[in-house]
Amino acid sequence: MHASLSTLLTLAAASTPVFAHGSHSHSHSHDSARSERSRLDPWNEKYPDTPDLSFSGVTTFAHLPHAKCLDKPDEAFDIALLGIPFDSAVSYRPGARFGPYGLRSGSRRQRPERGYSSRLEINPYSSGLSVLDCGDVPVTPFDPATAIKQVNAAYRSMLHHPVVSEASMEKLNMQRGLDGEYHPRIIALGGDHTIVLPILDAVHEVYGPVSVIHFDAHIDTWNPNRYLGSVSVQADLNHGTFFWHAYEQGFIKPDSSIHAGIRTRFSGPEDLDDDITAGFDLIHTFDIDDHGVDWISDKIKARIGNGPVVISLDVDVMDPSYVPATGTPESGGWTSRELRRILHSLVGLNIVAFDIVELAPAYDTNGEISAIAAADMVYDFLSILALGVDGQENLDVKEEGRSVDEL
Ligand SMILES: [Mn+2]
Repeated sequence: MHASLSTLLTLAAASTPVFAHGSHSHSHSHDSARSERSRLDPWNEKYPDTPDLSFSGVTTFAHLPHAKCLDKPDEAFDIALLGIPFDSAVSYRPGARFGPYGLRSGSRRQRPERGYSSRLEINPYSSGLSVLDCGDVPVTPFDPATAIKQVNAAYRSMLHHPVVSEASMEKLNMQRGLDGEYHPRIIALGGDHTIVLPILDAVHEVYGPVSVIHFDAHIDTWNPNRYLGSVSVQADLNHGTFFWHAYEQGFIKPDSSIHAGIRTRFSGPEDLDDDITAGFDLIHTFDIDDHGVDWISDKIKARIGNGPVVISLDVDVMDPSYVPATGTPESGGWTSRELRRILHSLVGLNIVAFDIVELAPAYDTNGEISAIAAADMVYDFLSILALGVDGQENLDVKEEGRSVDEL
């Protein structure tokens, strides 16, 4: 083997005078020198266009192409992954600033060449919508108020990038903005959950008030006056209160949103009254045993109807035995399989934005069980988008939400 390799190298050297000892001939034109170089390129001669393997390459989400989109306002895409490494407003364990890194690392076994789902019967990476990893928003870790403004500016900028496949978006019945134009779908990779306030601000600007499907162990609609002490205006905005602010600022549609997977403890029933005021219905984690996955997905779909909706997924909705890598873990959560089945059932809803938040890789196992589960959910988000929005005829009649009296 060694002999034949050296024979090969000898032959190659003999036939490549252009490269021998830098004796480059200036009689060649630029183009012919290049074509000769490519002809003699040992890798490309034998292994052209070999895709990366799961363990090779620079780590973008699912080995997707990368562009630093915030620096290139003309960069076109239909779906962008955007990391938001902010964790300056958490109540317990910090570390979600490494969430975008964790999600990308957990996605390494996902590759566009092998992205076909036998359950959803689609490969979201080759479905006609162009998907790009746009890198991260470089948010300041030192000044939360400024960081929130940076997230909002970045997300607004991203929503106004040109789309690639307007015809595909039309065919998929995707929602146009209030301006009549198609805007790309952004999948935000958090970051702590506070980032959803500046995201909803930006989304609301394009689509008007939206509904929210919120997967979480916690309601995150806490009135700041009742949540862990209100010491300043800045402290009042954090990962447990941002939905209250979103309600107060009119970003979410009244009585049209729903939580799923709730199981934390409360100050008292008044927290739940505030939650209803903020416009949310509630599915408890234990409902999955009492009623099952289909009941949960029917309840979500009936609440949401066909209006524009944002899906916000806090990874702590899953049980800490599946996802230990999160800042405020709560026992009794859903399995990754249960949650993925619920996600799959949401195909056809009019989804205008996704985010996945609160992955804090420092608390993960060496086997990256949390990061892999979370990255697979992003794959589900992409698949849901690629399958498009149901027409009017497929929609259930909207049911009444809960009322304060029910509690
Ligand atoms: Mn949360």
